[in-house]
Amino acid sequence: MPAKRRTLDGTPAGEPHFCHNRREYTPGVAAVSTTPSPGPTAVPAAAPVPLPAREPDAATLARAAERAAGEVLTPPAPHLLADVVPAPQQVQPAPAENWALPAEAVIVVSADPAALAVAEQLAQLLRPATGYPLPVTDATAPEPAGGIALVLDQAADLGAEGYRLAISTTGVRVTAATATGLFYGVQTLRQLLPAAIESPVPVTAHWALPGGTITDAPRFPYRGAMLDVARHFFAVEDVLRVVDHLARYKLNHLHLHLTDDQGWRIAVDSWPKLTTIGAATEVGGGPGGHYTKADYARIVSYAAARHITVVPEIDLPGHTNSALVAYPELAPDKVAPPPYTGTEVGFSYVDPTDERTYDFVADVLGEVAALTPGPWLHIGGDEAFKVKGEVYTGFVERVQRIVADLGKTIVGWHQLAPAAHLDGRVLQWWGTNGEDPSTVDAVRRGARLILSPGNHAYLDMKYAPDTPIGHDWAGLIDVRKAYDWDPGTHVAGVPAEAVLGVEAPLWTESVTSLADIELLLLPRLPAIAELGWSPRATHDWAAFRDRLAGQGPRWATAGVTFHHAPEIPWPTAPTVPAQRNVPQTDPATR
Ligand code: TNX
Repeated sequence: MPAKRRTLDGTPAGEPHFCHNRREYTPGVAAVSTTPSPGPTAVPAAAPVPLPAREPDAATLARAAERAAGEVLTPPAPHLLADVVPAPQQVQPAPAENWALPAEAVIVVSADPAALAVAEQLAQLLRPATGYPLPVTDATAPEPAGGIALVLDQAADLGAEGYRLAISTTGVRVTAATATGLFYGVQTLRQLLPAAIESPVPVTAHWALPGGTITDAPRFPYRGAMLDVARHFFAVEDVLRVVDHLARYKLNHLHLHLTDDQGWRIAVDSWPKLTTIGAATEVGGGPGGHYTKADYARIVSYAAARHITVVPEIDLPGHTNSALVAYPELAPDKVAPPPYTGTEVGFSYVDPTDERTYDFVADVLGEVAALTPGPWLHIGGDEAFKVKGEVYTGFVERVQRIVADLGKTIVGWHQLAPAAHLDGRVLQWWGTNGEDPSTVDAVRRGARLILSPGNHAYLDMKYAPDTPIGHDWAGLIDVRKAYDWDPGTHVAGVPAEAVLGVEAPLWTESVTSLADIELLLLPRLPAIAELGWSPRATHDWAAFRDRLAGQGPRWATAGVTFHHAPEIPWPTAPTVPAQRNVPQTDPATR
């Protein structure tokens, strides 16, 4: 018998309190089969974690009341309305309104092309597992009528990304002022269905949804993740899969670190050797690779369809060995260095005293800007250890002007801070001690900040000493460490109003496959996503941990790799619902 731990409301663990997430696995809700799932299903039993006994907070009491009422009034709903990551702004459960998606449901949507696209995405999410036809139709005033209505209402007071999701015995209504809001409402709806909805093949399940209303909008406008495709190159399909993970948790920016010492990953027509020569390596000596402009456009449009803006980074003036191999004229000594496949930083730089360097920068940024519908252009600026003082700030100021002339907003790592201010300038904070007078000064001059503190948000840090890949220079980052900080107050002297948002960077020196990426991303990405989206008032580690636990079976069902972090109470006996005999493609790879 394991040591008894206490739950938040003081009941001993193992009683119904902790079971709500697991109910979907009980026979009769989703039929049990012994067929293995397409992905890792062996979620280990959580080691009992002793929790300090404490008084229940208001949210816990509300959850308990909803649970009790739900059990009295209706057949069990598999999920509670509040079991969503990131935590919604407002949740009003109405258990008497629990509802289940019927086979004949229709998706009705406002007659608007972007809203229609969201309705189609919803249908594509629901069709594989349910096997239901779920036809999509449009209407001037969509009503659920026993199905799902997606209603674009420009007068709705929900902001550019907010939505309202109402579930009742008449069906589901998602309302938003924009297609983006509808898309986020759809992501929430997806999480409220049983985890079996993630199955790529039809399964027998009761597609129950909890009644009530969620009203939701993000705390910060910028919520992102970064993928370093330079240290190791990743195929377009891998990047698209990362986009899917971002979309699930309402992140809206994908920052691609496109260039570094070990490889140049984006085609530039005016400097072709950047890819014919500069892309041929990666850490460890593998073959590298690069994106053609068509590849890149595919990533940008796939992301845009998921309401995600791609932020391209060309790292300057340091981290440029691959460019110097291709074009020695850019090197300070005009001699081509050997290709670099190690993991040191700070040794390379383009010559800041040569005008040819600025031609190069203008050409490259011009072509990248032309591939970029979004407003941002990231110019790196980190770890240029050999370009110091006024030479560094002078270089950055010239590059900033090039970016501004291209009509883009400059983003750079916070080392850019000492350079002159330019309207809209955004600094990406990766410090580990939350203090930097230079950054505070830049903010005073008008810079905004994206928060990526190395010791909380760096997804390449190991979870624990035995994590098979990753670094530990910024410390170990378990899920709690990723979650327990506040972007609004993190950097001393930087007010919350100057914070544009958060971003979780994934550097890939030790990351060589999609499975590696997912292992480091999940389950920490949802923690960072919650910091970017949810009101601070919802911040509560114990509640987050419980909600996050419910995501495990979804990833397992979808065939997604994740780290089975021991501090998360993953459901102990995930089972795979019986498959029906209709072959389908995997929605995650479509
Ligand atoms: C620091 S933080 C870097 C990267 C490395 C990373 C490894 C920053 C802007 N630069 O060049 O890949 O550490 O964790």
